[in-house]
Amino acid sequence: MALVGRPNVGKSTLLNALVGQKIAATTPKPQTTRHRILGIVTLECAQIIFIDLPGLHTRQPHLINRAMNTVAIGSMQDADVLAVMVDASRWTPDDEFVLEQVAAANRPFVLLLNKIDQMKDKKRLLPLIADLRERFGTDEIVPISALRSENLQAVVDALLRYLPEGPFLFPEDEVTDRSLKFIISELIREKIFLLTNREVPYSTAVHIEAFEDQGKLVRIDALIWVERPSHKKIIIGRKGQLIKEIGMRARKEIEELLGKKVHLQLWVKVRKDWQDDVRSLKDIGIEQ
Ligand SMILES: Nc1nc2c(ncn2[C@@H]2O[C@H](COP(=O)(O)OP(=O)(O)OP(=O)(O)O)[C@@H](O)[C@H]2O)c(=O)[nH]1
Ligand SMILES: [Mg+2]
Repeated sequence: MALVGRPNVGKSTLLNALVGQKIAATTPKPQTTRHRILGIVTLECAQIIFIDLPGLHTRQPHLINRAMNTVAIGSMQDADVLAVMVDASRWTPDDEFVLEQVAAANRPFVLLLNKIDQMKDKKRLLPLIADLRERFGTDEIVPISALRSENLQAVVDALLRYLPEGPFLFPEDEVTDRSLKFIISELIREKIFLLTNREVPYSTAVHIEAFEDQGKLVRIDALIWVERPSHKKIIIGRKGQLIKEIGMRARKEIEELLGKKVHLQLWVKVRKDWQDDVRSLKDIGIEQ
C-alpha cells in the first residue's frame, strides 16, 4: 500500500497516526520526506504495510528532486493498492501531476481527502467530493483528518478491500523497516526544517556519525551537511543559538524514542552542491 500525493498534503502525518508512533518527519514545509519509509500496522486479522513516499512535485531544480519523484513513481508500480492523498484546502498544479501519475500507474486506488478539520464550512465537503470524483473517476473517497486521527478506520477498511491475503511479513511488534539511526537523523532534520527558512532547510542533510549505547546514556554524534558556508552560519546562528535549539528539541524527542538519556552532539559541514551529487545522495540513502 503506497501513500502518494503532492508534498505537504499530510502523508507522513497519516503514517505516524496509523502506526501510533513517530517514525516519519512531518513539517509545514513541502518536500519534507525524501525516502521511502515503511509503516507496519498489525491488526488482529491482517498486517498492512504502508509505504510513505516523497511528495510528487513538478518543479525539480536538483538531482535530489528528480530522485525523490523517481522513488515515488517507482513505488506506485509495486503497490497492491495506492492511497492517493489530496488536501481539502487547496488544489495545485502538483496535484494535477499526481492525478496524471495515478492514471499512468493503472493501479487500484483509494482517494484520501485530508485536513477536513480545517474546513470551516462543512457544506463545502460534498461539492468538493463530487469534484474529486469527477477528476479521479472514483467513488472511493475517504474524508479524513490525519492530524486529529479522524476517520482512520475508514481508511483501513477501504484498503483492506483491495489487499491480497498472505502471511504476516513482519513481527507483530515492529512498526517500520527503518533503523533507529535513520529515525533519529530524520528527527534532527525535522527540527532543522521547523527552525529555518527558504532554501536553508533544503540545503541540509543529516548523517549519524556515531551512536554509542552506554547503558543509561546514549551518545550520538550527528553531522549536518549544508551546501554553502552562508548556510552553515545560519544553522549555527548567533552565538550558536540556533544549533543549540535544534539540538535541544531533537534530543528531547530522541530521549522519548529511546527511553534513555541522550547526549547529542551536532556538527555542521559544508558539502558543496550535495543535492546534485550522486555519491552524496547515495550516502544518505536516496535511491536513484
Ligand atoms: N490541519 C491539519 N493539518 C494537517 C493534517 N495532516 C497533516 N497536516 C499538516 O500538514 C503539514 C504537512 O504534513 P506532512 O505529513 O509532513 O505532509 P507530507 O504529505 O508527508 O509532505 P511531504 O513529505 O513533503 O511530501 C504538517 O504541518 C502537518 O501537521 C490534518 O489532517 N489537518
Ligand atoms: Mg512526508
